[in-house]
Amino acid sequence: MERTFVMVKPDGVKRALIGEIVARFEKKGFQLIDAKLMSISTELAQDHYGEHKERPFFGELVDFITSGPVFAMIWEGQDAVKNARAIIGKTNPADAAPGTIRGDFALDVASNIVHGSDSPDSAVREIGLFFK
Ligand code: RTP
Ligand code: MG
Repeated sequence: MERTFVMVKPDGVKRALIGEIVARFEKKGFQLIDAKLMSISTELAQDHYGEHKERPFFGELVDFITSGPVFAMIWEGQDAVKNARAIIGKTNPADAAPGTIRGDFALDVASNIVHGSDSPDSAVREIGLFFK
């Protein structure tokens, strides 16, 4: 069994989508291992999104993810990383299929509701960052 790190971003928390998102993961068959509502420091945000530090949107991304509480989760299941990304949908909501979280609830790439680890190695790293 694999684990992945998923996080409802500040826009998803503000729009009261935590329950909807948790329900989708539960119905898909994932098991919830741990979860918490928390604020992200600038240092944690820069570390979490470190792979993007040279990108033009990095400052905006860090400001956004620290703009309010997030709901951090660990989910376990078969091919958890890949299956979680499938129900989250493509990064840009304009490309995300209806039926995916981003396809159903988001319009803008900068505020796309939810994060999911992009590889098993990222999942281990991110779980370690958020659940010390
Ligand atoms: P995430 O890490 O948040 O789960 O998203 P992702 O894997 O689908 O996409 P990634 O490439 O890791 O990008 C991280 C976040 O940066 C924002 N972004 N903005 N303005 C832009 O062109 C742009 N590209 C990416 C998005 O909010 C994306 O979720
Ligand atoms: Mg990513």
